[in-house]
Amino acid sequence: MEQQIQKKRIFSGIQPTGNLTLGNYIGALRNFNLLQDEYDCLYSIVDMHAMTVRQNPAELRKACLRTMSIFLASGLDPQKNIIYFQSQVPQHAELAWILNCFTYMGELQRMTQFKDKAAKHADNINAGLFTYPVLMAADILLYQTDLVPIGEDQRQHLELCRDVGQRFNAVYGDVFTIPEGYFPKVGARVMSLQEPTRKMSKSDPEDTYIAILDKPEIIRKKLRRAVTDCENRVVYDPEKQPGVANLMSILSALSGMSMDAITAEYDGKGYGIFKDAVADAVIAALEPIQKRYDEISADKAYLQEVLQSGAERASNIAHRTMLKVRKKIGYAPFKL
Ligand code: ATP
Ligand code: LTN
Repeated sequence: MEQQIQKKRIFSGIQPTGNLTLGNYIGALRNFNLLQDEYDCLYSIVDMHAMTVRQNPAELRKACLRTMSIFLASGLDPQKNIIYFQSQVPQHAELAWILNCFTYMGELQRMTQFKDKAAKHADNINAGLFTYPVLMAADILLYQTDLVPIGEDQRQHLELCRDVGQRFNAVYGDVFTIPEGYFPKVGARVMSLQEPTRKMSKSDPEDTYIAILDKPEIIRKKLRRAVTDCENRVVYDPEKQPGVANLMSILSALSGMSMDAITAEYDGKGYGIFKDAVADAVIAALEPIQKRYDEISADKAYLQEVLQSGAERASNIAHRTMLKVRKKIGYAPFKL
């Protein structure tokens, strides 16, 4: 009899805030697509994480559906992957509370994303922003995840997740699988077009990022205006030429060209021609997604179906983990 080999499990999440960017695409979404055949994958639209910043309810609802439509338009197959809204599986919050009690204040104080976001939202430094990485750890551990595809900015959070999982396991036995990160080889940190020493971020001003849904003329315009330097060299040197290095990384990630090949092709031709080549590669990658997006986002019944099935399938797995956790920590058993 043919033996069914258990596929390894993948979990990743994207916040439904603002417009998904080229950074989200290269750092995360594109890898989700590459992994879907080989792994058992869950991709969550993490609306609970989005609550750390004030949200307009109607806007949040729309942003969740928009993000979901982009997931599907990028090629994710809802049969093969579990695609769902985090808030529709309440076990995320239940496990996050328990893990809060296994996380030290000092660990959370070291998180660079907390420091950045606290500086950005100085008028709303809430406890959720502080314990955000614990909710992320719960997301991952809830599904006994083996691998987490993320951009470089999430490495520190993943390390914390591993530490907390191991700490819990050390007390209660092997309850959680301890996950590994999966980072893109190029493009793990796509930088802002206007300040190339900072990460491209969807909550920054429009001209600093390329949105996955930006039309070709806008993409070309934003790239033409991207900050470079006066060196007039297309050579990969992130220290001296961060703007050019960022554009080279984008081109390399999307075309597969090595940095040397890019230098051989574009050095000495002027930044205008180089920037147009980057724009061509970005447009070629995003245009098919945009076409499918228009069809998918119009089909509300289909989106509802995918959501419903995603939440049910995710809940089944989450429920199994929580039964184990509840028993191990000593909560009294009960039947719903
Ligand atoms: P925000 O700026 O609103 O905090 P974000 O753009 O960082 O959001 P998230 O939803 O927090 O987006 O991230 C989703 C995924 O995209 C994560 O895996 C993250 O590592 C990845 N990612 C985000 N920005 C970049 C970037 N500039 N380069 C590479 N990967 C990125
Ligand atoms: N914290 C991540 C989003 C996120 C996530 C996750 C990523 C929430 N839960 C679980 C991977 C796995 C961010 O801010 N980019």
